[in-house]
Amino acid sequence: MAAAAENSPLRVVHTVCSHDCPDSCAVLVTVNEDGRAIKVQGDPGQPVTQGFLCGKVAKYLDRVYSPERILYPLRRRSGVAKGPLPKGRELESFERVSWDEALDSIAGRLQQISDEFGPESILPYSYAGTMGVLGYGSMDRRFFHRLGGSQLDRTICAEAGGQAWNFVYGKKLGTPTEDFKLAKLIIAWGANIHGNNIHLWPMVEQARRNGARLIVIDPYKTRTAALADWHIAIRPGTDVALALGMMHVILREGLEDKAYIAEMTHGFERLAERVREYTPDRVAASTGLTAEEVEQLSREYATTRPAAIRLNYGMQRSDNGGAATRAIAMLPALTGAWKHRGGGGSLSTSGAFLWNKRELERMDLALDSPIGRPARVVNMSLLGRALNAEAGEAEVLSGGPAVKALFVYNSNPGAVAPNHNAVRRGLARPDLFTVVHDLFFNDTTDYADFVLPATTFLEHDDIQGAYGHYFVQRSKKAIEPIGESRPNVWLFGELAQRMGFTEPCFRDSAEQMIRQALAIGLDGRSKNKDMKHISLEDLEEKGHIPLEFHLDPQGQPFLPYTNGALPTPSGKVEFYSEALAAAGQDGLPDYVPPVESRGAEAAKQYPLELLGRKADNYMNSTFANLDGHRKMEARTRQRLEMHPDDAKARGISEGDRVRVWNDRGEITLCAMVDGAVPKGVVAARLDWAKLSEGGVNINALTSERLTDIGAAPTFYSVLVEVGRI
Ligand SMILES: Nc1nc2c(c(=O)[nH]1)N[C@H]1C(S)=C(S)[C@@H](COP(=O)(O)OP(=O)(O)OC[C@H]3O[C@@H](n4cnc5c(=O)[nH]c(N)nc54)[C@H](O)[C@@H]3O)O[C@H]1N2
Ligand SMILES: Nc1nc2c(c(=O)[nH]1)N[C@H]1C(S)=C(S)[C@@H](COP(=O)(O)OP(=O)(O)OC[C@H]3O[C@@H](n4cnc5c(=O)[nH]c(N)nc54)[C@H](O)[C@@H]3O)O[C@H]1N2
Ligand code: SF4
Ligand SMILES: [Mo]
Repeated sequence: MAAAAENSPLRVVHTVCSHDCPDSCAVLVTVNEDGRAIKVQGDPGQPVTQGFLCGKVAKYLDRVYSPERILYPLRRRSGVAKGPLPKGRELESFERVSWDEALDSIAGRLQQISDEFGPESILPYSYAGTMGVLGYGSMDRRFFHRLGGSQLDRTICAEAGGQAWNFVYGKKLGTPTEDFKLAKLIIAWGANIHGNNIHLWPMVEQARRNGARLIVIDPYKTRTAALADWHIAIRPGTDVALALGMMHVILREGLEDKAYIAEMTHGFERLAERVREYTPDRVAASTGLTAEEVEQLSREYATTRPAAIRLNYGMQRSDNGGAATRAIAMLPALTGAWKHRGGGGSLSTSGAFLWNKRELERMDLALDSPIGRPARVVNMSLLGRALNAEAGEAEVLSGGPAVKALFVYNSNPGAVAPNHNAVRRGLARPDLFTVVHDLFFNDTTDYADFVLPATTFLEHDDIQGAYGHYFVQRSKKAIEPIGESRPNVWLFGELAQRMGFTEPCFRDSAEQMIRQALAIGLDGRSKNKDMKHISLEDLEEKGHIPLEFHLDPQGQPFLPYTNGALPTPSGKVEFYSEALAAAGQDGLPDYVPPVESRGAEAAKQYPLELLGRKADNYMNSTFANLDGHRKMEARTRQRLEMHPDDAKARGISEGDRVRVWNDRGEITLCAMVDGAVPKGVVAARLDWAKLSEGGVNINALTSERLTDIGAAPTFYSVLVEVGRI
């Protein structure tokens, strides 16, 4: 790790970018003698970060020192209704209170609500605003378990794909990011490498210098797709058909790896039977490819070694996202691609980080809550329904109490949750008690009774794993918190004291919790699997340490799923899943078109498929309020990307203002006729509702329909119509 020169007044501190990104970069922060951060840079010694940061975080000091930061706790002024507030004037609706007053009032109100309606009427709402192990889920979980508050099913991002992957492999592992450079073929499948996972790109480039080809399967022409050797603009939601079609060709041509199949897999015969019907002609009709393209892709994939598939979460945000992930995940098992270093693939590496969650989250505290058992579970992707449901509602509230209090942290549901209009209606309920812990006023704080200031990763201590590499990293506090902002761990520890929770664990410091997460033993080393070589002192000094199996990337290669028993029911890679079949689902992947897709009944009224995409220069809704980031995003901000044929058919030209609508809502955007989307598809980017025309964002059009596996949202299966204004 780099250090400032011995006698320099500058300090260099190792932190970790805590945003919800696979790369989890090691970030070196330079701090001057006044304790002010003056520079952030990627750690050149971290093999995945490689010394550079993405454009969003290279400008991070704009966020840390933004004059728009919330500096102290705030309470809604009496008589001020909940709802969108003009940016820059939010403070007028709130009054400053001390932390003591805020904590006492919030604890008092939560107690009252718990007594009157039962503690399950309190719903915590959080996601990955920080991916720090402590900030993401530790003291907060302890607090809500002990309180008896509803448990949140954190489905909004990755549950369809994550669970689907686990049905096949039992555990989320993947080809090490650094090994992608050894591949001869890389397929980016529903993965926007340039926009969302930039630290994989140097590996792709290196592979290509050595003769590799890059194929991108994405309905949208991302920068990654534009730079690819072959861009397959697949029809949204049809990836299952394509993957099954590839298997059809592979088996027909005898290109499967018989030895790997015999040794490592389960259910091959049944899969072979299933894919027989997925002829290239049939697949072509569903996906929009030609039969020749299906043949070519299949042959190229099965005959190139090593071949790696970078799946990301793009193709699992459809009704059939679970089946899509399963089918794609099976391809490297069929061809034995896992056996070749640089081959195989990756959805997520998060399964490798076995933190001591039992100690961190203290689920056992639920037994000491007023209900004496683990509380009901509410699916975060159904927030609109949850907030508007009456007590006793069965599907979302499990027959329990209505939601009377909402405690939001690490998330901005006013912008990111599907079916925005239902969410807004719920958030606006005068009888809902809402607390929001965040750094900026946003689409959710506009509905809060209390707003509490949170810290950035520069301002608190944490440790972190990743979903795109295999390094355990230490994020050290580099600067003092801005204003009176406080980290999540502090907030929930203090609230616990106010609630009268006497368990000692509520007084744990961040340092103690880091020890607990790592399960540091008497010998000073971690007791967690694959972390046994890690001591706190070592981690402090180095900043990042690879997991045991990945210790020497130049030596023994790590080849996931190539030997031993896997943590699936059969101990093998499961082409056929008895567990899914027992749950009444199809044991094999099969192509079932999304409810909202062309060809569906609804398509008569709403013929266009909408991709409500992430912005390349924001992180979901994060950064959208900062001028510099908005400028970087200017080309596509508030635009609806259309195919020329679809625009022409509606009399729409470049730059026209257009209305985009369906049964759930409508938004106004500016047409962009640029060829980034295929015919029949339109695309727009996620932004803040309050910074958008009409005060609503793209999620006004998305629905609360859930995926086939994982009960996750279907952000990318949405039908709309578009008209010129
Ligand atoms: N700059 C930036 N980086 C980010 C984020 C961000 O908002 N901005 N978000 C972070 C988060 S939370 C996550 S989960 C990751 C996600 O990273 P990705 O998985 O890459 O996420 P998406 O952008 O949702 O989807 C990837 C691509 O899938 C395409 N796609 C949509 N529907 C389909 C389909 O049916 N089939 C196929 N084959 N492709 C489809 C989209 O057009 C998109 O280009 O990125 C993280 N990184
Ligand atoms: N239309 C559409 N909707 C989407 C998506 C899409 O692609 N299209 N993507 C979906 C996906 S994949 C995801 S993961 C979700 C993401 O949705 P969210 O998890 O809500 O992600 P962000 O928008 O980044 O908001 C995170 C919030 O946490 C705050 N925060 C950061 N650090 C801390 C901290 O230490 N403490 C506290 N208390 N707060 C902190 C940030 O300031 C920010 O307001 O959005 C989903 N919504
Ligand atoms: S957002 Fe991703 S790429 Fe950017 S600095 Fe953070 S981890 Fe790295
Ligand atoms: Mo996500």
